Amino acid sequence: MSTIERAEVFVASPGRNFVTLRVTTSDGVTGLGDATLNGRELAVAAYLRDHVVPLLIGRDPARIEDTWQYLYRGAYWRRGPVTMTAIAAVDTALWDIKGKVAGLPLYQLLGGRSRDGVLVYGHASGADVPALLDDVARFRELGYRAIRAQAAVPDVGGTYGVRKGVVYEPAASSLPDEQPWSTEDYLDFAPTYLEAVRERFGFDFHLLHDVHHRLTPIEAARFGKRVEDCRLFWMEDPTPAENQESFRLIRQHTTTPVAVGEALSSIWDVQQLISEQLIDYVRTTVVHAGGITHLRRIFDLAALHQVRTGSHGATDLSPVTLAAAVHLDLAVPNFGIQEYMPHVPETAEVFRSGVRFDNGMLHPSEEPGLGVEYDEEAAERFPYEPRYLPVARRLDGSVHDW
Ligand code: GCO
Ligand code: MG
Repeated sequence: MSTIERAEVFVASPGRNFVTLRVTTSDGVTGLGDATLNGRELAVAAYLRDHVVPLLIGRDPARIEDTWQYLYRGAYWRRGPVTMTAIAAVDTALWDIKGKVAGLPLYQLLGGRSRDGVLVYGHASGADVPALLDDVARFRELGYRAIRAQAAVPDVGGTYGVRKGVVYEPAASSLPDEQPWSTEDYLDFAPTYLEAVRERFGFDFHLLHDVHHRLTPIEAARFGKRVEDCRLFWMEDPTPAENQESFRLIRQHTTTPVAVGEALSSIWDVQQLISEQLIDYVRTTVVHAGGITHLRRIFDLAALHQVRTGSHGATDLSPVTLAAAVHLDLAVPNFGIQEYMPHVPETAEVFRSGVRFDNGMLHPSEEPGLGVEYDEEAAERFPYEPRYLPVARRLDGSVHDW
């Protein structure tokens, strides 16, 4: 029987920080897992190195479900982003190995194709409305069929999701950047630029918007109602989701579809949202929600309640997660959309991925497993740098949800 012989944890910063797990079997087969938790990277690296790797050595790499249960139930302490990200890395690496042993791309092991390709949305943004409109035009020219729009609130600044240079990277400073926030100004301004996008470009593409947890339920209800004529594909994270019940209030007031889940890590965190149909899209992803094994369980629950998938795919999720997501998206019946932000060239030097963008869709590699290689030597050129996500403060100086 083949056994797990080695499990190595790599922390590198090719453009931004990534934590990567590589599992090697006694037959010399390797599998990769992403373990990146933006701004808390080293906690997951230590969880893996100190508490998980010693448990993996000698285990049968083929027993993916059993390993998942062993790591989840065996820890006694359940859920939480650090634990679930660490388990996700192991789970993804074992699926990669299974695909390589079978000689099949991962999506084949998950039931095969349900569609021709994976619809993605890109991120358009602007420091003001004309800049946003130019950026939307650029994404349309690139072939995107779905576009997220974010613009900076005039005179307040610091709005989530607005690119400063060529790349959008919120975790850019060695201590959290503090950004101002005004709910009143946002509620007045954001609907106007979504309307400007529709006025200029019409309705032949999907338009998305990320509220990024900034509103209370009743404010979110007002926002959703106000933008109904823009026919958004979704408004994302309208309010923080610790209290799943609070989404009912939003629902009662607006038909604007709702997407939630990028910051959530288990089926229990989305159970009420899904089973009571309080959301339309679930944004949990491979790396933060326990890997392919657990995410598939969430997606199956979602399918029962006509909730579709819309996985998180910002650049703080490594190309290993993106590849795993594309395989899963291709296979599940209730796929909705996949977020996609191309990684910077430095990241692509370290992770060689076969994922391909064509005409608004992503396609997986046909190589066995995930179809991603990790170049350890290249990674050594990019040592870890402490980087934090920003913190938002209301204009009176108090902390707000970022
Ligand atoms: C998105 C997200 C990201 C997160 C980031 C946090 O919709 O893509 O909201 O931009 O803020 O991934 O690490
Ligand atoms: Mg988001």
